[in-house]
Amino acid sequence: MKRILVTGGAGFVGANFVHYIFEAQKDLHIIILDKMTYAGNKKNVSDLLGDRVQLVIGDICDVPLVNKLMSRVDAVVHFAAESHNDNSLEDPLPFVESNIWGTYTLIQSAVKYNTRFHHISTDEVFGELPLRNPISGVGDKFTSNSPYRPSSPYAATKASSDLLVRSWVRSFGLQATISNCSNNYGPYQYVEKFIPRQITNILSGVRPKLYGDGRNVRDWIHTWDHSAAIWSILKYGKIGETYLIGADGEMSNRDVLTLILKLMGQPVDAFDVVANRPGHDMRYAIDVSKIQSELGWKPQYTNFENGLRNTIEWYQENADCWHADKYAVESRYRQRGQ
Ligand code: NAD
Ligand code: TDX
Repeated sequence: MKRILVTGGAGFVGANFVHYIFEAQKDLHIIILDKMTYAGNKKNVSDLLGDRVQLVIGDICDVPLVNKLMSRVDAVVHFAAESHNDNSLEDPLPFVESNIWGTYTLIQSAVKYNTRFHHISTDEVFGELPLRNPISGVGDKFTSNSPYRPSSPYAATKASSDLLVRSWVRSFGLQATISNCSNNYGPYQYVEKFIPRQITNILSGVRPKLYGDGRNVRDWIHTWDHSAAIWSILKYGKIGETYLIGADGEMSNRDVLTLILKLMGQPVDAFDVVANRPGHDMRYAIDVSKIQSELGWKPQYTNFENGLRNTIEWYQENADCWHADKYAVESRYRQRGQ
């Protein structure tokens, strides 16, 4: 593999992946295709742009542009998407366009040029799990055979895109793999999302905001572990397979917030309870046995407290990456009672 196309490479997970492969694969040339929506930020990759990394500003729905770039690469890793549940509840249309139509455009082109394709997806396609049994501690987890039960328009459009990819593999010979990952955290995440929102609230003198009673559980993984897992699927994954990625990082939102408050020297009750998200999924949890046994991948950054401390430091040291957007993001949340 000499040249790779990374869609959405100026967003959070995509930018971390580009940094990862830039360091790990010194012979690889990387083309980033990113529309630079509100969530894309050139600063996320500006330190890498040059001989080996090129940024093309454009839309994954643009057929001629996609075909031109596809003809130049050996593989595609497809991150580009509208990614925020709360936004999808307010206006689902951009989600339908980018997540469904955009994926359709890319896979049509990948078939045309017989290009290896890796589709990035989320555990949210499987819907919600009940909380773990409080006495036995036992609770089911998602596997690659779990039924699709998306709750939000965001999750439904990601589920649709997964199904398009699966059927293109079978019907048109698309050389594709799919991965569904749990909640990522780390540097470069947009300030609308839970962890960066609370960190930057505290840094801005604003009280953190918890939806509802905060019992909802997310399965946190450091985005650097996600990057390594993607690379291993791209290299060793079996065409047509779906791999679930996670790091056994289940925590309630309330516990995550308490840890952020402690690490930032705040009283643990210094937050506001705000309006809950409609249709808010209760719990996500990933069974990682398939990718571990078939590809030998294992997460490395599993100390959540250390990862969170480093993430807080990143937001402290890189205010230029988030400061300009913070006020507008919080104004929108205020309008929604969140
Ligand atoms: P993000 O919103 O931070 O970044 C998305 C990027 O895609 C942005 O740079 C944006 O400009 C770009 N983009 C959006 N529409 C585009 C279009 N039509 N054409 C070209 N570029 C476009 O999102 P993220 O959190 O980095 O998520 C990236 C991918 O990873 C998504 O597919 C998401 O479903 C998946 N994922 C994310 C997480 C997570 O916890 N963040 C977990 C599992 C899977
Ligand atoms: O201010 C907040 N307060 C709060 O309690 C925000 C923004 C969120 N929350 C809650 C909602 C969720 O239970 O925190 C949890 C995490 O919220 P988000 O960061 O919005 O993530 P989530 O909805 O779980 O989805 C994320 O993980 C899966 C990503 O945004 C998706 O792109 C990915 O697919």
